[in-house]
Amino acid sequence: MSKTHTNETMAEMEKAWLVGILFNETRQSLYSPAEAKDDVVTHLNELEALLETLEVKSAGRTVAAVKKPSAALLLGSGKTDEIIEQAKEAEADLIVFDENLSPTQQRNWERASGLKVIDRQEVIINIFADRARTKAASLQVQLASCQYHLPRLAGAWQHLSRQRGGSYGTKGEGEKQIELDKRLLLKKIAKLKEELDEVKKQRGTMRKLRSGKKLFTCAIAGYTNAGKSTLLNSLTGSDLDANNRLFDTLDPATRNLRLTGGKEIIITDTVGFIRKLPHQLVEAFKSTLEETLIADLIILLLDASSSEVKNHYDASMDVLKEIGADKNKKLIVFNKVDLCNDDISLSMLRRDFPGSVFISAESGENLMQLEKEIEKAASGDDSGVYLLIPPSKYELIQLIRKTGIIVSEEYTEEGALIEAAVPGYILPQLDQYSIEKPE
Ligand SMILES: Nc1nc2c(ncn2[C@@H]2O[C@H](COP(=O)(O)OP(=O)(O)OP(=O)(O)O)[C@@H](O)[C@H]2O)c(=O)[nH]1
Ligand SMILES: [Mg+2]
Repeated sequence: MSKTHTNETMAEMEKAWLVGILFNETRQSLYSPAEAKDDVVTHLNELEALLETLEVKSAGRTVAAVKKPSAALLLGSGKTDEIIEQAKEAEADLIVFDENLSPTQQRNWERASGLKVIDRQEVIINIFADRARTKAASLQVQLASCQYHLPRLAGAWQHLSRQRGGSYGTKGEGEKQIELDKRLLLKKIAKLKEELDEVKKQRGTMRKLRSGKKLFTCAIAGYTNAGKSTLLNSLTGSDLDANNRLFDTLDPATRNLRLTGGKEIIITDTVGFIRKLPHQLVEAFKSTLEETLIADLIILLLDASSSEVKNHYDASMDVLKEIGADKNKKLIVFNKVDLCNDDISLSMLRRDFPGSVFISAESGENLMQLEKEIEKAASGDDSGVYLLIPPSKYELIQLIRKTGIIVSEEYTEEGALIEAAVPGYILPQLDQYSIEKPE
């Protein structure tokens, strides 16, 4: 896919014919047929938005019902011909499936249509490639892309195999070429993995340094475009890029945040999720996604103004499960309430997600409540202490303020009388100043 960025070339933007599949099992699921079709249409709208990100415009779409997926084409041959005809009539340059295509299906479609045929996974990998800015992101995307293309190599040289197919026991030119390409790609994959290991090591050291400080860590996770970067900016006064584009953030960004009660935490913004995030990307981005896995608290941020909010929740939970972060402590936060003028859907969300927080990262609405909830989570395992700290040790009060919460403080001639909740790891430093609970 070409990625043109100038106005003159906008006229030459590639055009895609979109194909959504209505599987028979979807029809028999909990939904009525109409609801199942609505889902396919919504997903196609999302695919259209993803393609726009790559400056590919939609030439039209087909929603095809499939009773039994065919191994060769996914669809039946009649439907296949019909779609190819529609795509050609609309002068589409490529056909894009919202479902995953097997390498064989993709190859057969390309052969039948003479057009480029790709699936949703390849679209997402292309967007990630377009967005990668840092070495780590670029290596991870390249790795995902190579792994996606490895099983698809066979198609590229089949014409040679057919022309020059060797006799029994010998190999045709095409097959030789495929093996050569395969070896090259495998070599590249091995090299990318090596380079990534290096980057990971450096990241690991940074993470260790951070965890050495033992501050509470919080990761903002959620569907792409939910407002994760905007939230980190509003909470910490940073100026990370936050644009109305899908997958704007690929690299994790970490900031320190002092909560209103004084406690200091570490907060991370990271790559967004999407329905059917390609497995190769999840694998390749494991080290980036690990920022979420190691978090003491995951803020699962959702766009309350989207009609798809519940599906976004499900898709986000699926990705969290895939990276093993489904058991982490979570706080569900609904963003963009400033855009919601429908009180009914907000009350339904309140009912379905008790304990969740409703904010606007953009206008700042309810951010104080969010901070309080984070503070609560961060203090969940803290122990209550009563202390008499002599003036010569007043630097300990700073430590308590930074890591825990001071409930009351009173300064006397002997020192400071402090009642506080503090995390276990600073208790040894405070032990000798501990006193009985005052009457
Ligand atoms: N009206 C409104 N817009 C918001 C709010 N929060 C974020 N936005 C907008 O939503 C868009 C996406 O915000 P980002 O912060 O980039 O979203 P993200 O979750 O980081 O997105 P990715 O990095 O692409 O996954 C931007 O145009 C923001 O200005 C909000 O509370 N209200
Ligand atoms: Mg972002």
